[in-house]
Amino acid sequence: MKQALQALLFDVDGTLADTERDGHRVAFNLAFQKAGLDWDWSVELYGKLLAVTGGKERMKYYLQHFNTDFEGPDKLDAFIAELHQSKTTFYTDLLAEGRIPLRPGVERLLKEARAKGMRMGIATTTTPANVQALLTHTLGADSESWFEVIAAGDVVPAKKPAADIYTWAMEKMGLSPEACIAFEDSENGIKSSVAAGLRTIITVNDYTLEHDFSDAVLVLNNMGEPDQAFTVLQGDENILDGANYLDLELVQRLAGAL
Ligand code: XBP
Ligand code: MG
Repeated sequence: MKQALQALLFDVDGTLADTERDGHRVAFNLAFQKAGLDWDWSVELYGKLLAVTGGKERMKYYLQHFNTDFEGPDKLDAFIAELHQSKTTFYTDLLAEGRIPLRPGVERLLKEARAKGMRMGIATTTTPANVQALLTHTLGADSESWFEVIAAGDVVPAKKPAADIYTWAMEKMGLSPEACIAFEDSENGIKSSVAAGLRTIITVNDYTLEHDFSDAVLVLNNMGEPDQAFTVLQGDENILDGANYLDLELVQRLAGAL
C-alpha cells in the first residue's frame, strides 16, 4: 500500500520568498555601514557568498576568502555575532515595510494544505526572528501557528547542506521521511533534504538557476497559479497529468502517495 503523505516541509529563503538579494543582502550592508565598516556586498559577490548558509558563517567565509586583509578584533566571534544581531534588526525592519512578497503559488498552496489538514513544518538556516517576521508580514499574525514546527537557525550546529535541520524537524513531528516532502530552492537545500531521506520539489530563483538539482522529483521556475502556469525545468512531464500549477494533488502525486 502506498504511504499517505502526512507533512509538507518548507525551506524559507528563496523558497517561500525571494529574500536574499533585496532582503538579507541589503540588511548585511546596512549593518556593515552602521558599524563603520567599508564592506559592501554587491549582488554578484553575494551570489558567491551564498555558497555558505547562515549569516554568521557567511560573514566569516567572506573574511576568509574575499577580505583577507581585514584585521578583526581579538574576539572575532563576538564581533560577528553583534554584526549579525544588527543585520537581523535591519532585515526584520525591511520585512515589516512589506518589501518582500511571497513567491507565486506559495500562499495558495499553504492555504490549501492547511484547509485539508495537511501537517506543515519549516526547516531553514535563517534566524527564527526572520521567519516570524516574514510570515507575520505576508500571511498575518497567526500564520506561525500554521506550522507545527519551525526549525530554524542555530537549533542544530551543522547547517545545510547537513541533513540535521530536516532530521530535527521530523523528529519533533514524529514523522519519517517517507511521510513527508520537502520544498527547496538551492543546492545546499536539496543536499540537506535528500541527505535526510526526503523527496524534494525545487522552485529555482535567479541565484540558483544553475545549481545541480538532479535529485529533485520536480524542478519548476515557481509554484505557479491557476492564471500563471509554471515552467517545468526538470522532471517527468507525465506525472503532471495536465497540471500547470502546483496544488496539493500534484504534490501528493510527486510524493508517490496518489
Ligand atoms: C538561507 C540562508 C540564510 C540567510 C541569512 O537559508 O542561507 O543564511 O541568507 O540568514 P534557507 P541569517 O534557504 O535554508 O532558509 O543571517 O539569519 O543566518
Ligand atoms: Mg533556500
